[in-house]
Amino acid sequence: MPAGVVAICGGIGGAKLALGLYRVLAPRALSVIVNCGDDFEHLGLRICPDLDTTLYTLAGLANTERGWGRRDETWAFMDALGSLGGPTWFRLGDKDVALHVERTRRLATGEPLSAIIAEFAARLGVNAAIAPMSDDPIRTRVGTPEGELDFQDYFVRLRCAPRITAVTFDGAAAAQPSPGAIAALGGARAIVICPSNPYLSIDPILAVPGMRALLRARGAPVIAVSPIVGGDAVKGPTAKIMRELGVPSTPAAIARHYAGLLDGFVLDARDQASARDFDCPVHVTDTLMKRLGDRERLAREVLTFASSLAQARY
Ligand code: FO1
Repeated sequence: MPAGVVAICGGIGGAKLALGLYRVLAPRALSVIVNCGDDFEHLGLRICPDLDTTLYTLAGLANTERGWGRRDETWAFMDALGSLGGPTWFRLGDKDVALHVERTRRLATGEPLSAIIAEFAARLGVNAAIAPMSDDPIRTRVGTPEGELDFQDYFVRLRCAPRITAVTFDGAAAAQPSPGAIAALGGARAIVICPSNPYLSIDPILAVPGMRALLRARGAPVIAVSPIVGGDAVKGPTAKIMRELGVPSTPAAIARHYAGLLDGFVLDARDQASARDFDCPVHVTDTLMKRLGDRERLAREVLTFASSLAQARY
């Protein structure tokens, strides 16, 4: 298994494959570059949902049914907040709040997000490098016919109901890749774009100036795993967003969305009839990750596919 594997991922779907890669690779062989466009200030706290989902998932602390937050959670804080008339639409468990409070405290001292996340990962026993895409503020905004929405308003408060007309990333133009992202991609032997929502979770990462060039710099094979199976998203609003943006909700459309980046694409067996619609090599397999074993199997297949592409190059 190659060292220097880099996973590019957003929230729930991406973290599943990141866990599979983490479990099949040697310690420290995996780096994960995570979307921070979902981050927001809430109750005076810096909330970083995709970073925290990745952290908890690799630490074995994630609530796997919900897909976010911790599994061993209590809700006394939320209950007390509600009784005081505070906003409870975005649910924060008691242990989760401790992480947001400590992150916010350290950010206020001027410590970069990368360093805070790296220490949290070490303290939670995670033997992988978890890096925000940038230490600079980037906020995903969702355009709708009624106007622009902050990401969590769209995703959680409004449950993805509004029709999306555009997705933008405030602050991206002035942002830089994080030190962890630069280090990870500088040593990459294989790069895996996990099956996260391309428009909401991967595009913010690719919008960071210089990130696309870093992905290509080392010549490591870049492989995307389809988040669309059988014309629908495995989880979340990907297919709905594609239809609203006028893009066919097909794996081939996802590959076209990543045009210029991909050396290979992992397609679910249910969509193998479309395998000839791709400009790059395609690996067809069962990409649904219901159980941990599925994640490890898919991770192994992706890494083998990457090795075959790397060999085919030279
Ligand atoms: N998603 C929800 O649908 N409802 C919530 O109340 C909620 C709370 C929450 C708290 C911490 C956290 O890290 C994530 C949380 N999420 C919640 C998920 C979050 O909105 C998504 O994980 C990402 O923003 C999209 O991937």
